[in-house]
Parts: sequence; structure tokens; C-alpha cells
Amino acid sequence: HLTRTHRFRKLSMDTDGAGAGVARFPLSASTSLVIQRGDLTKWFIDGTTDAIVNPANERMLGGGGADGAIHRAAGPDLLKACYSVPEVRPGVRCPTGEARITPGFKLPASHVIFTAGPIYSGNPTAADSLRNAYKNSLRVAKENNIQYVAFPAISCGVYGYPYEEAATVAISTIKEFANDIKEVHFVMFLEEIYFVWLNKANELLK
Ligand code: AR6
Repeated sequence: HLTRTHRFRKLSMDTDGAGAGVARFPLSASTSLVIQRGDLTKWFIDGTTDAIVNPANERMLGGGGADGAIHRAAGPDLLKACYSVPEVRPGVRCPTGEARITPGFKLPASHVIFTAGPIYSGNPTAADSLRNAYKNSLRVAKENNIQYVAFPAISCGVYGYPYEEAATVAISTIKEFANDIKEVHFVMFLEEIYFVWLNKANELLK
């Protein structure tokens, strides 16, 4: 678990991408981007209102990948909360690129922000949709006064988005829209994706 003690220790770790487990990049005087290896279902920032972002789908009723893991860790109340999110059209609660919010239930994080990233293959608007997924997740966080938000690599699993292209969209969008959030975390399950993100952050945030 990420305790406050861990957070302060991490502040002094290097951010040069040379192999440290956690890298911190200041985006402004009041906003940091943090890139780390880990499991979103275990993430929280002690003593704060925080949210993990669930890379879900338009139905918003569970699935595989991180979505499945988040539902298992949150318990059955999360699915009930999903059912209570209104459909915008039959079977669609969260259109691609949009975001919705629920409590975190048994998760360590207090909230879950659901977003549906794009399926990559043959999709000419995939980059716009991925950008919207990050942007709208941050917007929903701000609307709910949430200042600590953790993202996975949206669309980089089941949805097949190439890691390097996804990293460019993710980091440039966070850089543009993370104002009013104290910390945006990327919590990367796969070591390969962690390093792709770290390299991209070093490239785009220097
Ligand atoms: N913590 C952090 N990252 C994780 C975790 C975890 N516990 N588990 C997986 N990942 P995916 P998508 C990483 O497939 O591509 C589902 O069925 C994983 O390694 O979860 O947006 C939904 O219901 C990958 O890098 O999401 C949708 O139908 C990243 O999370 C569909 O998959 C995203 O992989 C969404 O596909």
C-alpha cells in the first residue's frame, strides 16, 4: 500500500529514468505527474480523496483486464453502482471517450472513474478518443474535488493500442489538462509499458 510515508520517501528518488521504481515530474508549482510500477487495485494516497481510473467499455458492467480486477477488488456493490448509472442509449452508459464516477467501495481508493478508451484496430479516430478519455477523466475528478488520480495505460491491453503512440497521447493530454489536480499517477502493471511511459515523459516534459 502507498502510505503517506512512502510518498515522502518517493519525493527524494531520482527522476532520470535510470531504473528507480517511481518517477516524479513537476508539471507546475502545484501539480506532479508520477509514473510507477504497480497494481491499480491497491493504489491510494493516505488521508485524501482519490480515484483510480477504470479502463472500461461503453456498457460499464465489467469485463476482463484491469476492469475485471477492479470489480473483484471493489466487491459486488461496484456493479450495482454501475447499473444505477443511466444509459445514454440502449446498453451504453459511458460512450467512448467519456467518463463516469462511482464510489470505490472495498477498494483502497475512495472513487472509481470509469472511462471507455477506443479500440485501436482500424479506428481512424482512436487518438482523439484516447485523448478524450484522459481529458474527461480529469474533468470528472475536478468536478468531484478529487486531487489525486491514478491511471492505467488506457486501451493498451484488450483494446490493442500501441504503447508508444498511447504514451504520447496520455502524457501530452495530462500535461495540458492536469491543472487543479495535485498528483496524476500512472500505475503500470507491465514493466515494458512502465519504461515506454518513462521515456516518453522524459522526452515530452523536459
Ligand atoms: N493495475 C494496473 N494496470 C493493469 C491492471 C491493474 N490491476 N490490470 C491490467 N492492467 P485492459 P483496455 C493494465 O485490457 O485495453 C476490459 O475487458 C494492462 O496491462 O485492462 O482499455 C474492459 O471491460 C494494460 O496495460 O484495458 C474493456 O472491455 C492496461 O491495464 C476492455 O478490456 C489496460 O488494459 C478495455 O481494454
